[in-house]
Amino acid sequence: MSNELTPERLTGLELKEPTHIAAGIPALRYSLKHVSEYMHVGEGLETLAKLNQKGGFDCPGCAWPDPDGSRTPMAEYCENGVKAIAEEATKRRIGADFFAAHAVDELGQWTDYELGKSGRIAQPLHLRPGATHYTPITWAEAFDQLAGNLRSIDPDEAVFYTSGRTSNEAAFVYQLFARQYGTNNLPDCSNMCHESTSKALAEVLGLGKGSVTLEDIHNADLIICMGQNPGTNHPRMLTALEKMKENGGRMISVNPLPETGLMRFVNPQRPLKIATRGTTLSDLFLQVKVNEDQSLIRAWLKILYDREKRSPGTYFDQEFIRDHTSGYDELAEMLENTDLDACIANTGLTRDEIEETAGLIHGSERIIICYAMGLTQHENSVDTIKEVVNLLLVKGSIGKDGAGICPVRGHSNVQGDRTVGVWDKLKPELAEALRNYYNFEPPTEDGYDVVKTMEAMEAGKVKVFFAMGGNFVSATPDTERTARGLRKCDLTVHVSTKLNRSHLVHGREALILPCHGRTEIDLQAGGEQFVSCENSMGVVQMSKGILEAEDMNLMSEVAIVCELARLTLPESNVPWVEYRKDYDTVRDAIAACIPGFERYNEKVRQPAGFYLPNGPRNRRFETSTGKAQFSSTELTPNQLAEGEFLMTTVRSHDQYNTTIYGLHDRYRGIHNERRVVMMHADDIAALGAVSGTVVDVTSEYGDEKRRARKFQLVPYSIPRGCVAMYFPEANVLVPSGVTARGSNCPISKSVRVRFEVI
Ligand SMILES: Nc1nc2c(c(=O)[nH]1)N[C@H]1C(S)=C(S)[C@@H](COP(=O)(O)OP(=O)(O)OC[C@H]3O[C@@H](n4cnc5c(=O)[nH]c(N)nc54)[C@H](O)[C@@H]3O)O[C@H]1N2
Ligand SMILES: Nc1nc2c(c(=O)[nH]1)N[C@H]1C(S)=C(S)[C@@H](COP(=O)(O)OP(=O)(O)OC[C@H]3O[C@@H](n4cnc5c(=O)[nH]c(N)nc54)[C@H](O)[C@@H]3O)O[C@H]1N2
Ligand SMILES: [Mo]
Repeated sequence: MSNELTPERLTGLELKEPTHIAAGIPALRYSLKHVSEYMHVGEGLETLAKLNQKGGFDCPGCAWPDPDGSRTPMAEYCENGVKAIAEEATKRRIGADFFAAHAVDELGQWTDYELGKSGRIAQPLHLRPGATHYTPITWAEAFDQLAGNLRSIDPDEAVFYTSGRTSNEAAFVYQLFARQYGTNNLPDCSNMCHESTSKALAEVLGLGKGSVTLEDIHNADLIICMGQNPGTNHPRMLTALEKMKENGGRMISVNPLPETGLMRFVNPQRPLKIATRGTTLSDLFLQVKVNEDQSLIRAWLKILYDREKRSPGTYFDQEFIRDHTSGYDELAEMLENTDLDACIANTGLTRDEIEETAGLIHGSERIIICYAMGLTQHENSVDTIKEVVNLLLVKGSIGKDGAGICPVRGHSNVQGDRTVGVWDKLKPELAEALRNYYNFEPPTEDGYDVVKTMEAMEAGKVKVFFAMGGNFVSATPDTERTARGLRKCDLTVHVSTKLNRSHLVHGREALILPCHGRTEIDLQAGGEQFVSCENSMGVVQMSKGILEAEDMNLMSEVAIVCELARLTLPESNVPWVEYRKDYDTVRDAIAACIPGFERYNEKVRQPAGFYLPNGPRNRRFETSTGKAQFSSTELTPNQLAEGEFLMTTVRSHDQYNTTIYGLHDRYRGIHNERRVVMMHADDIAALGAVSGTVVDVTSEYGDEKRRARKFQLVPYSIPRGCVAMYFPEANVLVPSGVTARGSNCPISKSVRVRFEVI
């Protein structure tokens, strides 16, 4: 069984020197290679040109914003954006023949890379109870089957998962359908991603989102980039960082790994710069131990606090603290009693490194702290993010030009999905709006988030699992447990573009409903439609596909939801047919129900889209006190027993979450193998092993021992006692019983593991 979840084949590890410069000519060459591999060249170039431009589509890669307004042809694209598009716009198709030739069990032996490369799913498919192969089904039959199942169960026995590529329009009708059907069981990929951000920032700043704009990034004096690998996951961010540097800004990066993109950047779109050696991005790199970021920030705060005490008003922005915050006295008391040496020791950094960076923080008026998964996926993540806010607040570095907090989002519309209501909790304001606008009583009880869905599945409480995109079995922690849960469902349904493991680890019966991707023309009865997405900085913009996909039998996500809703809820007063015909009518409904979307249809047609209201950007903090909130939380340094390591999981340069584009992690110099453990050379020696030694990795939480078989050790620059492995291969080791306090986010970035040399 485990073989089916992560095939244990080794593919031939090759190690090279890590790259020291991000992007530039090699990046361009690699992206064109991906285009030519999957698409006809002419079409590939046309696609690139329309990417992220007026009238074009929003890049299905990351959520980093586009430069406002004036967009020149080929304005801003990146190697990994191109890969995301090429992967979606591939000309390879899989339909009846493919599934007749390959049994589900056989496909289970393929790696994620092989599954993804098979091509686009071209028609609806059905796996009948006990069947060995998926077989074609008509759309009408598929909807009948699904609506029938949903109508025969209690609404809370159904779960509606969302992955963050879903547009605002599809997400809104989706959550509306789930709620009118009768459940808040709306887990989404956010639960595994920035949930700790949403929780922490809502509490201390009154809004669970970032506060900065793209211009703020350009104008910052200092950017602290923590727990993020922009060179791979948000490459266009490097252009913004380059501007910040050119404007005289500085950057500190905090990461257990010396990520290439954090160090030096050659902008592939500025040929003159390619001739030089590009821009040095990080002025100082702090190679922190895994999950000791909170200790680092506490140390900075302690150093600044002690100096502030000696010369009040010099180190802290006392005026801002007085006018805009609460909880400072408690913070001061906590810092009074903070043991600086202990904090420094936790981080694994030297006192000099921390003092020097504290000096840089002191010398900067406008500070932005950017962060991503390196901060959000630990037990204490909510506290760490609040600590980040503490540092910005003492410096008055929020709600002014060039300053603020910047959680860098993942999926291209993950933020928008939450804004328009996809959440396992229903906000009272949205409940009220839905009640008034549609005249029904939405369910009030909290639904299942991702981890609660896993628990409920295992307990046999989930009959129908419906996924709007994503790859639930591979993205969740504790892979074996998720698989057990999925197999207990009566029916598992995936609205998908590409084949993935969640189609193969299925319920008693399964459906695959193939949908259009962002890049494609969406033709409905009311004509060609467009959708819209919200980027990481709260800007909503339209996205209109340009590629034909008529050779496939696909439906759009909006159309799938509307048709399903119409058939499942025949009494519904929602105009599902109208919504499907003309997405303007969906946007009118969003405008009526969600704050900030007034005149949506008009504003979304502006070339640069529109900003959603952002309180913290304007120093309006809608917290319980009406002020930004300092927090004083306890430090919880990592405790490792003899022989234990702290394992973090990362993305390679050649993947998009569970979609594996290729087997090369070029920037890190790790080639042709993903089943690896990056480990300090001295730790490898201490294990009596060498580079390439094959090991089993185990993790033990509660009474369950998890095992990942056959991984190879790779000597790497990482603090001793810490190791890094790739997501999703390492997910079998991530527990689901222990999660982040307050956000229930899986602890994918700090798992205690042991090694057995085999
Ligand atoms: N090409 C591409 N783009 C993507 C994605 C993709 O898979 N591929 N995924 C998208 C999604 S959904 C998301 S959420 C984002 C993810 O974007 P990132 O958060 O950048 O992705 P990760 O690879 O998880 O990397 C986290 C970084 O944190 C570091 N890190 C790990 N543990 C710690 C720690 O304890 N402390 C600190 N300070 N650092 C730590 C790692 O070394 C790594 O550099 O990217 C989005 N964009
Ligand atoms: N160990 C570990 N686990 C992690 C993480 C980690 O850092 N470490 N990161 C977590 C994070 S940040 C996230 S966001 C989750 C990601 O979790 P998910 O969002 O569930 O996973 P993806 O791999 O992004 O989903 C890929 C699938 O989505 C489908 N798809 C692609 N485009 C579309 C589309 O336009 N419409 C539809 N309907 N389907 C589409 C394709 O079929 C593809 O196979 O994983 C989490 N899991
Ligand atoms: Mo994410």
